[in-house]
Amino acid sequence: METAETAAASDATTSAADIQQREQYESHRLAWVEDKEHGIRVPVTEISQLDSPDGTPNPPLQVYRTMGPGSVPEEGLAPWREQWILERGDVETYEARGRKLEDDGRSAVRRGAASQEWKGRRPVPLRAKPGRRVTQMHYARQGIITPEMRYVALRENCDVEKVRTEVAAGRAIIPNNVNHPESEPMIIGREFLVKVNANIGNSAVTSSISEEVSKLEWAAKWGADTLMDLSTGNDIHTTREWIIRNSPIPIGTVPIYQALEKVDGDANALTWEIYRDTVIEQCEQGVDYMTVHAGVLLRYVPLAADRVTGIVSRGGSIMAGWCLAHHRENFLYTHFDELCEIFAQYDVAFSLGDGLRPGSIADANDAAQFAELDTLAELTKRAWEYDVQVMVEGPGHIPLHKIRENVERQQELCDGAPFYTLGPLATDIAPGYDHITSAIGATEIARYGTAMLCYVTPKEHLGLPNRDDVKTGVITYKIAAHAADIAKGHPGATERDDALSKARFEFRWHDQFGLGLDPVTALEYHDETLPAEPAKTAHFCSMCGPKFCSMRISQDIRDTYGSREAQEALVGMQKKSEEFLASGGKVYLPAPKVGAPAA
Ligand code: IRN
Ligand code: FE2
Repeated sequence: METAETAAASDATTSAADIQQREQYESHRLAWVEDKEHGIRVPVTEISQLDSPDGTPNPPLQVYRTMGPGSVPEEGLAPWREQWILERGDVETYEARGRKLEDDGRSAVRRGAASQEWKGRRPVPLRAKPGRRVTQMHYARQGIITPEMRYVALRENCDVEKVRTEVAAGRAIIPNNVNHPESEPMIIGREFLVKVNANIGNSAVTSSISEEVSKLEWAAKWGADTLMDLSTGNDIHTTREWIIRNSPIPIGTVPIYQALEKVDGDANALTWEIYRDTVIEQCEQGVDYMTVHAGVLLRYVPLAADRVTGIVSRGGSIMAGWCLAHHRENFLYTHFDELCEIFAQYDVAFSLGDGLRPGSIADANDAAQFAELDTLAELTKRAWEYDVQVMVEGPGHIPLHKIRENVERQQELCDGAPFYTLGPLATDIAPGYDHITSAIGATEIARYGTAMLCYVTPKEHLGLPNRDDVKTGVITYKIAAHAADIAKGHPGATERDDALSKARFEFRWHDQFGLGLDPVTALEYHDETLPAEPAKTAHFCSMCGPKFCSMRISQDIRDTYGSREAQEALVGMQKKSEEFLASGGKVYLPAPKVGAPAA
């Protein structure tokens, strides 16, 4: 993949009503699962179902929900997690250090204040008291079970001790900046459900709060687990403020993009100081994880020279250009310890960037890519010394037979730190369909242990995705992630499949739509040929028509012969009788010759 394309706000063919509608379908509603003992509740989507034709009720299904309960864009979400953060007693506001907020050019003045429209909270930044670390990894390593861990356990329907041990070992992360108290904790790790990230970016001119926030809500509505804001331009800070204040899901960024804006796009003019100040500004705003291309070392740059597609990562090429121009080592690498110290104060997680990922299958698994991975492994362990949470980014473009090696190598070198990959595309021949070429690779890589998949939209390599492309990208990746969960044998992974299959077999069309990942499209496709309401209970669809429907015929068989067991017994007896008659109907058969081939 080249730099993942970002979403444009306009030119959506989706209607305004579709966007405002929070639930995906009429059978969906917001419900809660509760841990009463600890006073924690997690939103889920409850999908109601019709009764079976014989009158048997079908219980509602509760499914994982990423969109939260919703917000008024100009007011933001309630900072409901703040209490947990404050109760631990490890953070202080800037005033506590004797600094006036107005003096801090990097933070408070610009926090949300840039917009007349903003009516919501103007938060005061928090960070760790001197000498403290506030990361989930730090607490996990102390043996402390945080409410965030309990929340995650409830969400994943697993034991909280498993959450704690995985986070302590660095095999999972809970991206949760102390300045993003609006977020609903979630976990990224190979032992948990495979997650999906969506990338968005602003249009050239920031339009309005509600338009920017609707991009986030749209992605979350269809199931994005995290969102990366890859905005560029002048209003980058304000746009991000609106998004974070309204986001129930973790927000990631690539700070080098904003640092580059600050030096008017001249990569050579970048300095560690400009970068560091940008990072702190974003830490104070509440960014939960940041892509840092610290593995693009000066000596690795020549390794990419003979590639078919060179360096395709935006951040990677900025850093490679800087290294060559100054003939110095990447400042993200040389200042990595300082970055760790900053991240530990806010609980920002690293997403160690794969600046040298292959951009074509011809370049897959080459020396440049794997040299960088060695360095990312070294940096993973360095971050862990500061109790900073880490995930490691991966490719890109990789043919199927070379995918497994990628994840196994990363897991081995990085001691199980979560892998987060962009696709990978399994072939390069289908521009316009790269959500599919990449979902094929993504399924394969997730199946072997990748914890989060960065989506690719149909517009990848071609242009900015619109809202429909964002939706297509998210749904395509939910399919990949879910297929991997099933293949991994994740507990309960097939529950929704089984409910949908049953609904399909019983011709409960509304339930078939409602249980699907995209009920709207399913309904639309069905209604193209059979729009009338009675068709929603009809025992056929337009694929085969009313005379021949395999599902109906199977049902008729069942009605005639009873259960599957009874049918099988019947078929078995029939077969035996045929064999018997075919062999001449003799009761005694000659013994088979020794060595005769099996049938
Ligand atoms: C994910 C895995 N490898 C790359 N990504 C994502 O690609 C990364 O998190 C970011 O959202 C996007 C662009 O990264 P580059 O092109 O700056 O490396
Ligand atoms: Fe690409």
